[in-house]
Amino acid sequence: MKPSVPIPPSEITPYHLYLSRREFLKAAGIVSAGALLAAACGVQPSSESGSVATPVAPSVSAQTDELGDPLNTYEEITTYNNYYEFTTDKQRVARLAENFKTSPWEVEVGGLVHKPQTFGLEDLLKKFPSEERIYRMRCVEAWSMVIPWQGFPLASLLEAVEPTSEAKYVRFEAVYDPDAMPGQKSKFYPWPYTEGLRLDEAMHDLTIMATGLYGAPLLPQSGAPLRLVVPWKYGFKSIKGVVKIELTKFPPETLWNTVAPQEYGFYANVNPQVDHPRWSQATERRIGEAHRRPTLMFNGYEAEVASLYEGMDLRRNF
Ligand SMILES: Nc1nc2c(c(=O)[nH]1)N[C@H]1C(S)=C(S)[C@@H](COP(=O)(O)O)O[C@H]1N2
Ligand SMILES: [Mo]
Repeated sequence: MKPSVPIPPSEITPYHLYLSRREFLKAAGIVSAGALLAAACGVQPSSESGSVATPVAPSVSAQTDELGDPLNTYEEITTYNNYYEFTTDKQRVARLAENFKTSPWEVEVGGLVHKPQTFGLEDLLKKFPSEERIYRMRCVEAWSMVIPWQGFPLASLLEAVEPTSEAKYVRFEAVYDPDAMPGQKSKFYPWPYTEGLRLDEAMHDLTIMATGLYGAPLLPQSGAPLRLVVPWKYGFKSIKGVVKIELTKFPPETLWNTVAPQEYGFYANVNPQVDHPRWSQATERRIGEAHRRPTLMFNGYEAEVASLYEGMDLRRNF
């Protein structure tokens, strides 16, 4: 299947329209143009990486998503975050995560597969070329953004380890490091953060492992160096800081479903007709906009994903 977001070359927009290069380098914590290119493109920095090279501005391919909604700014995307391992205060995540060490990083992929394998992050970047995907992100709390990710289809990674015929679900586990992540001192949550998908959801072309956004490597607050993005589901499914992926026969336990099963289902498909027990899901607040907007079925990806749920009662399987 083709990505649902076409990338017409005519719409390529220099990154500096969004953020000056200087600010960008600062924000991304990157010191040289060569290192910047290397990080964003997964290539080796050249010997001149200490000097300022010419065409280095990372770019996004369009200024809107396929529905015409403008991208959120880099600033918005990287300063308003949910990452409970650090704090439940969205505006303090970036600061608390600033020095979180995301390299070296390994991801163990196993369970019901023929070829279990542990990948270093560099192996992943080399093996699975990154693509841009401009996706809406809809949090279950009813705010949303439009984010230009870089990443690769989770399907490519799963195919590489060859799931057995017994495998029906995928379990994801995030990093556990309470010394570096102050929120993990809270005994209220069953750390590490875990999530899960049905195997066909995980194999869907819209489902990606993201490694960057706006042409820059992910910052810690966005789930660096590797996080899941499933755009038709509520944001909590898109687990950050992934260290383990396991194929299973049965639906895995997930953090939010364990903490409050009546509020957070396993499926968590964006659905304006099924309210959260404590608030409506019919509308949402797009960050940067003054007025609420209607929430779209499957977050606007209905044509691509509705067939996955044919015959299911979406109120019961919420
Ligand atoms: N490991 C981990 N992943 C997580 C979370 C978290 O607390 N820990 N929060 C989730 C929630 S509720 C949302 S809405 C999105 C937010 O992603 P963003 O901050 O990049 O917009 O991340 C999800 N992934
Ligand atoms: Mo969320």
